[in-house]
Amino acid sequence: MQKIYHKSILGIAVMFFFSSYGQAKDELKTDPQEREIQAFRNKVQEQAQKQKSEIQRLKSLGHKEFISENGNEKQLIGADENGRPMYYTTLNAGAAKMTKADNLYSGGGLGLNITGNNMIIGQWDYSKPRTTHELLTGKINSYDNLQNQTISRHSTNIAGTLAGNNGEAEARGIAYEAKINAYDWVDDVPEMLSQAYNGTNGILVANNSYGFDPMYLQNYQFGKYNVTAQSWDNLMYLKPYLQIVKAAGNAREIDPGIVPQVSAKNGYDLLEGAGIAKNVLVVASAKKNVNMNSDEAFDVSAFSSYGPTDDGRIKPDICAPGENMYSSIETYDAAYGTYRGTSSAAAVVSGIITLLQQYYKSVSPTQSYMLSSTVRALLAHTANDKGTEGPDYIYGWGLADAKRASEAIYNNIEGIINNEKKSTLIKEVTLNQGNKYTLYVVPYEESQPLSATISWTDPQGNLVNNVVDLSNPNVVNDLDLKIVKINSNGTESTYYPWKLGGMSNLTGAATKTSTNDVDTIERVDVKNPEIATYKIIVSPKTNATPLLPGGSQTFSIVVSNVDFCYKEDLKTLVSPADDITTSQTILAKQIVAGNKIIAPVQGVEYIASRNIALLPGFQVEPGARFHAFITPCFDLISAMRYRAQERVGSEVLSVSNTSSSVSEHFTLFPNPAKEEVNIRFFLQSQSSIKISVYDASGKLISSEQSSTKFPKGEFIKTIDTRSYSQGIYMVSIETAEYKETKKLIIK
Ligand SMILES: [Ca+2]
Ligand SMILES: [Ca+2]
Ligand SMILES: [Ca+2]
Repeated sequence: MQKIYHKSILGIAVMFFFSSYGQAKDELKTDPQEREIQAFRNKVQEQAQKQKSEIQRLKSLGHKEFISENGNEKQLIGADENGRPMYYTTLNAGAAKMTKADNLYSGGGLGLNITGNNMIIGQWDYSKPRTTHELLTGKINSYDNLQNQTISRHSTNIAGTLAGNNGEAEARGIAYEAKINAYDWVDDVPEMLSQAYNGTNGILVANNSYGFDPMYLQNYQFGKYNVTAQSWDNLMYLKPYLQIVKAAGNAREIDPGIVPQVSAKNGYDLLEGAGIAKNVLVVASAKKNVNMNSDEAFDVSAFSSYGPTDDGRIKPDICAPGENMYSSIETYDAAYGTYRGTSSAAAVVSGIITLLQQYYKSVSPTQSYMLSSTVRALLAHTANDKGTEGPDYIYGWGLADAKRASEAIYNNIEGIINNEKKSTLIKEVTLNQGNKYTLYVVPYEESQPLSATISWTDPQGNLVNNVVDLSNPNVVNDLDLKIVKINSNGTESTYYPWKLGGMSNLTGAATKTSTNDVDTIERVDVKNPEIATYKIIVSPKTNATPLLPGGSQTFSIVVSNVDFCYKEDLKTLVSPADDITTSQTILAKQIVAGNKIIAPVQGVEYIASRNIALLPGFQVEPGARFHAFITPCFDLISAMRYRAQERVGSEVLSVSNTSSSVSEHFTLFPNPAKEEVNIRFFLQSQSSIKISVYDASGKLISSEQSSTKFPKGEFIKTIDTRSYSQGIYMVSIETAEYKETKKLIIK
């Protein structure tokens, strides 16, 4: 039996996709998501009202509303659950090169020109940036009159680090062509809720370089999942494209005589408020080292607060330069200063996310932005690890690396860039109740780790009691990632995600010996993988408990060092069981087809990561639509299929691994034939087909004309010859380009 291996497509479909938004206003009100947002807005407004009266009460007791101290601005923002004052403070204790963000700029080595053009960053801060500063001219899109109108150094400085541009590189911000929507920190939650990206417009990043002043916190409040963490998690859950970025805090430089927690655990357990949220990206500060001689040539800043959260999650998440940050200050329009603090580090990360979002949208298969969970997975996946392998409670996953993150986007197998070495997968997947996600992957090279990272925007957690270091996990939808190697003898080896020891083991090295039951970012690294099949599995912790009222959780996954992937090893289709009369997509590593695709069908697609073999017996009836795609990895999204056919479409004839010459328009096999003969033919452009068979006397035996045009590609038509008597026949094929006849012998 002759096999024909195709490493290419057998047709092109032009597909049209429509998504229409024609919802009337009253329909929107009944949208469950919209109802939830409204309920959350009401709850937040209620809390804000309560805090406003608490502020009045505390002021009447002599507490100052505004304090300016050691270069930081503080504001009485409300009371804690016991009525004690809570102050927000800016996080100055005081970049592009160290995080390699300049690689995305024009002339930056990646061949890109990504600078934040047409992007808008949300900045929440103490008060108003100096909008007339030469670094910020035309930068501040909006700052409404409900906000604090005092022009402040911190806001001016952070705006400069985010997006400042005076035409010179020295003081330029990270996303230097982006604009800023600025707000004061009062009512930050409702403001972020209304500004967040809604699928059409709004901000993708909210920079929050502030936090609760540790001087006013009780012991139990450090690391505790409180109402602020809960509220910010819910906000991000309701607005899944918005990434809130928060400074970890500078508590390690506070006098332990004033805040005993600073030395109680050697600098650990100093995170507060939204720094405990699961979905918020919490940023530590590193000493700036412009001429890094290795990816590890950085150190944590002396002031940067260490984690973890009380339930032992990996926080801070990431680290960025936060010292010697040269940027604008408020005193006059050409005034500059050098700053230090996790405030600056957070602004660097917000700038990087803005660049990555701009780049991702330009090359993603659906031309859309990343979910915030994809942003977190990507940053954790590509961060530069420091010291002992794996994450820790000082740097999180390591130093943010914009170059590696953008390279992952560039190499995304599902992205639209055509390059030879595509070995990264970036996917957003919705896991339905009771299901797990499995992907079979074969690594690209043995010298690099096979790494997979998942992240998801988890629903808000439950508030916990005011007990010091309560370790109850705050995660709601606990997904588990593992990689399973299928050994040659059929046994399996399992690789687990990194995790840390929590409050009882703050400094211990990260382990990877069992599932991670607390984090909402999980990464599995298989060092020195073999070129063999690995299963990547994402599953909910338990199928017994409903994941969600809606029954599903969306997660993002980044996998690097992928040669190809598939969902099933081999799909064999044989006639008559697999004869297809309805629309269908077959996905597998290999597809072996000897079936018949029967007209009329909506369209049948074979998508394989390695090869599609069409055996004698495979037949596409005229009028039936059939497309086959070879792609290193596949998904069910339509745009991907479109890319797949486009990517390999140009190779359609040259890579066919067959003996037949391209110069031949068609071949017959087997020949001589007995019960059936296959006519394998090529089309250089779309055409209708007419196939005719004549006997030796020239009498027409059969004739078939396709009812629709076949696309460009390679096709096989099988003719049942059982009714033919022995002898010589002539088979003629007629297309828009050619008419050719060949001799057929029936034995
Ligand atoms: Ca405000
Ligand atoms: Ca604690
Ligand atoms: Ca887990």
